[in-house]
Order: sequence, then structure tokens, then C-alpha cells
Amino acid sequence: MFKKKLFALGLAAVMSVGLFVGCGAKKNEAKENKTLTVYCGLMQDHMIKAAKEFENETGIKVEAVRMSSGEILGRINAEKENPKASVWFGGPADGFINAKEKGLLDAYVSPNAEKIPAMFKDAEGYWTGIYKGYLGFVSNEVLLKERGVEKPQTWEDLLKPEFKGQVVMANPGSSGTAYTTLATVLQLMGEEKGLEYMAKLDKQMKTYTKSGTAPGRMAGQGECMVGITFLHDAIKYKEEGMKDITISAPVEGTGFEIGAVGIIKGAPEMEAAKKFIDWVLTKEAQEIGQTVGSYQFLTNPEASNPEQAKQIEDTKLIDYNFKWAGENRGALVEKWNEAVKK
Ligand code: S7P
Repeated sequence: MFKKKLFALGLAAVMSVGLFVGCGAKKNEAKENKTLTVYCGLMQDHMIKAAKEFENETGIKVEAVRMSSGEILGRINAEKENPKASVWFGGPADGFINAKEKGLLDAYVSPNAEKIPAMFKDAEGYWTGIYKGYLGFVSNEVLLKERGVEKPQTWEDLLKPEFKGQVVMANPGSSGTAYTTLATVLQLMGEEKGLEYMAKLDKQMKTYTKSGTAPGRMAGQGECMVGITFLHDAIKYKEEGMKDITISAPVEGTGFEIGAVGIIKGAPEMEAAKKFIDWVLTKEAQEIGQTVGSYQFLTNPEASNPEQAKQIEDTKLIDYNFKWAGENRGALVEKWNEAVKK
């Protein structure tokens, strides 16, 4: 069985992004008023629709580049002396907390953040939550039947012999989703036992993907039996035609993301960046996702959650420690790398 591990921090350095302009005071001034460069952790279709709506509202053109969380972190760190983008839009808050620790974000308390409950935002305004997503298992019903096994209901179930070579998750170094998985397991089982578990799980893996949205798609296409991913993404894939998808969540509890937005330190388009933050916190902007199949729960209490998310609203969640997960990201990814090397 072909098994490929993507050790992703290195990847971030070689990712190519769109074209950036900007030298000379006049050009910068024009750029500040008219364009906004965004590094985006969301699904591409969500990102494009949000960019278009923001442009319609403000006249500011958004140049958005989709990357996974670890890639964005690597990218903004590499560019810290000369930032090319102004906003980080979407992806689990753990990455933003890590970026705040490293001095890679600027604080901005938007007047619209007042409505967002305290648990969904950084008190100093370094990041603000825009949605909430639950981690879980996405299985392929046909393959489960073929092998005569039930869909996984616990983390331990993934270690069953029937799932050997049939599990896919992303690499926690590149992916915010996979880092949420790692931090969830370590919080549930304790660091030592959790890393032992991840080493055992490694023996079940078919592959590690770069992006956290890929494992659900692979399960839906019958390329593996189980993907570990955010459940709202699986709902989208099923709705888009991957009818063999069946979802479950570990009964002992699962982790979740607070999808966030924040301003990159030294943002070249600061005024536009602030306008964008103000805008994404509004009810109208938060409700855009569900029009393109992004079914996360929303943080603005005035916004309506997608109907499609009802099927997962009773998922048992752990008391996920975002501060611990964010601040220890580098060390835990390294420990995971060591654990799965053996
Ligand atoms: O937009 C869908 C979504 O699941 O994508 C993000 C997810 O973590 C994928 O990024 P990674 O490749 O970094 O894992 C989530 O924030 C979001 O809910």
C-alpha cells in the first residue's frame, strides 16, 4: 500500500501564490484604498463568494489565496519583515493563537466584535471567531459493507484490523484540521497516551494529505474507508453527490474549531483590512457560507445557522483548550513527527 507522509512546514516555503504589487508611496496609497490581499483557510468557493460580496459592498477588490493553516503560518512568518497580505481569513483559531504568540498578528477590536460571545474571540482583538466546526469521521458506506464493519464510533475503533491501510487524515504540520485532531486526542488521552495512540493510528493510515478537507472527499470517492475531518465538509460533499458518505463522531467526545479572522502584523492595506474584519463579523457576511455549502455554526448570534448543520448539533464536544493547543503547536507537531517516525 502506498503511503505518503507530507512533512508540511517545508512545503509552506515552496508554495507559490498570486502576484503582488506595491512599491512607492502613491501606489501603496491607491492599493490601500482599492485592494486587499487575503490569505484564506476556507473552502475556495466560500472564499470567492465572500470576496465578491465584500467588493460589491465596499469597492475594495480582494486578492485571495487559499492555503492550509500551517502553510499560512509559514508564509506570514517568512514575510514578517515585508508582509504581502493584510488579512488571515478562516481556519482554526489554534493557528491564530500561535501566530499571536510569534508576534505575527496586529490587534484590532472591531466595533462589530461586541456581538461575538467572549469564548469565540481573543480579548485583545488579535483574532475573532466567525464560525465553529466539529471534528469527526467520514466513512464510505459501500466499503464498510464490503468489509462487514460498522462505521467508527470511538477513537479506538479506528485501530480495528478492518481499517488497516484505510484511514486518511491530513498532516498536522500543514493542516489546521489535522492539528485539531492531534490536539483533541492529546487532550482526551493525555500527552503520552495520546502520542502512543497517534503512533498506532499511523499504522492504519493510507496517506496523509496536505489539506484537511481532502480526507472526507477521498472517503466519498471510495479511495479510503474513513477520513478524519470536519463534519460540515462531509455534509457538503454528500449534498454535492457523494452519496456513499456516512458520518459519525467519537462518542467519548470530539474536538472542534473556532474558525477565525485576524489582521497580519504590518498589514500593507490596514484600512481595508479593518473594513474586512468589520464586514465578516456581520450577520450577512457570516450567512454567505451556507449559500455555497459551507455548513459551519456561526458566531454572530444574529446569524442563522445552516439547516444542514442540525444533523450534527448534538455531537458531544470536549472542553477543547484553544490556548494550550495554540501555544504548543510547534512542539506538539514535532512530537507527533517523532511518534509516527518509529
Ligand atoms: O472551509 C471549510 C473548512 O473545513 O476548512 C478549514 C479546514 O481546517 C481546512 O484547512 P486545513 O487544510 O488547514 O485543514 C476549516 O477552518 C473550515 O471549516
